[in-house]
Amino acid sequence: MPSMTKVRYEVRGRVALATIDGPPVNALGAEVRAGLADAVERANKDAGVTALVVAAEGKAFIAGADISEFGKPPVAPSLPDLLDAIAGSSKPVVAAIQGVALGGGLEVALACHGRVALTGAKLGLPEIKLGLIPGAGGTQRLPRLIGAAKAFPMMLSGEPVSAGQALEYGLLDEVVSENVVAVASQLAETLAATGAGRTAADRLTEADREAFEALAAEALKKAEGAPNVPALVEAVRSVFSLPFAEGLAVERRLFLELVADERSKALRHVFFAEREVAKLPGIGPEVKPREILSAAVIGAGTMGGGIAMCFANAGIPVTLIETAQAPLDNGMNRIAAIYDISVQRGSLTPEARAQRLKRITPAVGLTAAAKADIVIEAAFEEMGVKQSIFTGLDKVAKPGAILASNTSYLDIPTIAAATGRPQDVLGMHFFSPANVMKLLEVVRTKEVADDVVVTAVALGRRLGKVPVVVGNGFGFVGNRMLEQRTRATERLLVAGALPHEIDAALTGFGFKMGPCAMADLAGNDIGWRSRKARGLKASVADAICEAGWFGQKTGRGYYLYPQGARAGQRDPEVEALIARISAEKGVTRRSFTSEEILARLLDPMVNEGARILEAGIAARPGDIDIVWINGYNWPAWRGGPMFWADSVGLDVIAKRLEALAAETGDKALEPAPLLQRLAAERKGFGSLKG
Ligand code: T1G
Repeated sequence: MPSMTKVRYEVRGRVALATIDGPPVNALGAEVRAGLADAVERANKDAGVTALVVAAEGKAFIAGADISEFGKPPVAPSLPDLLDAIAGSSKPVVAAIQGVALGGGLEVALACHGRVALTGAKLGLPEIKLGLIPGAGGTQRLPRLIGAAKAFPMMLSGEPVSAGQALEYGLLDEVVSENVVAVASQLAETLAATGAGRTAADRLTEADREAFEALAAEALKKAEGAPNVPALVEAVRSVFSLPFAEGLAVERRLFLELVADERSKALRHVFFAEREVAKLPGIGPEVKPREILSAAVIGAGTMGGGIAMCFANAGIPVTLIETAQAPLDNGMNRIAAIYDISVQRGSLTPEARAQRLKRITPAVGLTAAAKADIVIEAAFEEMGVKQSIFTGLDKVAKPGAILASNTSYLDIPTIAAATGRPQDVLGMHFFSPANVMKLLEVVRTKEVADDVVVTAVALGRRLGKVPVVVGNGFGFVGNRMLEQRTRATERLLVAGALPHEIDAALTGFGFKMGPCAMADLAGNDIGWRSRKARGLKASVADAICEAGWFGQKTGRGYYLYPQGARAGQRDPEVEALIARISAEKGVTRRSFTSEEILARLLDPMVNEGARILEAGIAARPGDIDIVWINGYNWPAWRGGPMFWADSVGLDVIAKRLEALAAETGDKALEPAPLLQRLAAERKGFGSLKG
């Protein structure tokens, strides 16, 4: 039997009190479940006790089931058994909620006979975000308490509601600003005296069922193949057709099927990987961030403007600096135009727009950066330009100011060497559009001070980003792997695949766009310029650029975009050009299945990820997954490239890479030593501990 140290039991007058103390978030692990079950049993056996209150210490009432326990052998008491004990208690049980009551935590509260919460509390069933559905009565009790038409959207979105909203819905009996335990005890005594609250008020009217069915139909249309949406519909629908106990059984069956589903395993991996990424190897909690009260951005182009918007949106005053008035005016006009679109869409009020614009001070010349606590350079991707900017910043920036470059692949130590303060210089690589994309690669050099890294990560969070600390190296993590996919695309086009087939393979996998459509959107000339600067060739991509087909901005690239259409159409001229290039290379074109295309695109990326881990450029495989999910729209329900590779099997991937290397004669495609070793040991990247 698990120990019960995480639940304190005491009796105050006629009311017993069970207080959960299971930091950090009172997750319903075995010890918490055992402690609560014991409290219910003791309260029911104690003749001097008329009721029981369940309360908690810390920032959460209960954050839900312990996600790390899923997929492991069950430990009694199970959560459903605990909830049966609470609901079946001969004496009323009242929940005293502070912080968050999420998932199984809200299901504990739902099994109680009354619920009181502190203002500021949040209540929700976020299981849908983990590829699941509530698995301990939530789909059966919540609709009975507040109606299915209100309960279903809560479970479908997974978003919590405020204490006030919950009170309005009838999910809470009271909301108080203090003394939640005392008020819960009074309610418990009242329920003991009156016997009320024994069963949830039944809100399941015909009108409610119809409203629910309409919402369910909508949800099913947008499910996009996610199995937990139809499962949620089936579970909630059963409240109208089955007795409670049978409905519980339906919910449990569906829940257990989803726990075993690959999508849920991937989403649970992402949940923990997103938290792991915040742990910076070799930097302890004693290293505190520097204070950032103001910023400066060098360069008012697309990236610089987007970065300045990030600061303005986060309430941090920012100076946007250019070399001359004209590009500065262009940059400011572009920012205002982007805010105008948000106002037109209703996602930004005109007042907020004005406030944000006011936080951006345009200026010409580096001296305007003199007072900034952090300066982010977002100038032209050319080392000489960056070195001269950093030499200039070194002269004007105040001591202790952090100097960051937004470069997407250039060498940070070389940039830092242009200053006399390399300990204050690092990379902060935003992704376009910078005011939208979540990923921020924080590039840590050997010389940068730990508190500078900690400051960049904390600032990234304040800007609403997902910061991932990466090592210095060409293309860092994301772009270094993206280059492998770009090369693979070129190989496939020459070997016989067509742009729409390559893109369809990736969109069928779950990406929003494939590589050819992406290139057309971003502008094919960007890659073309980068290849020329590095003396690299890509026959098809270069030929398309030599024809001036830069993509959407020129009306054609890999595809045709008639009258500025957003969705590209196949272009016979491009397909003829590709065929001609194959012929010139003496290649006999052949067709490829989507599965072959997917393997040829993703295996080399995974191989590069293995090399990145070998070089210590990423601390953990999960960090690479977080980079690709937040920076390149890798579908979260696929877990990220390294998680995906484990689900395929590294031995399978290693064999495919060996065959590809032999077919192309490109030794760089041979499996990396780390991948080979893990494959030989029949392990996955998940076996590596960061
Ligand atoms: N299980 C296990 N660990 C958890 C956890 C959970 N439910 N929630 C948080 N943690 C860990 C987290 O990994 C981190 O660990 C630490 O707690 C702090 O988390 C049967 C099936 C509660 C809003 O989905 O939304 O109930 O990194 O950094 O920013 O129907 O955590 O310190 O080692 O996120 O203050 C449903 C998930 C579960 C809620 C707090 N519940 N958690 O945010 O801290 S499934 C959830 C959160 C379920 C039932 C179903 C947030 C938070 P470490 P943190 P935070």
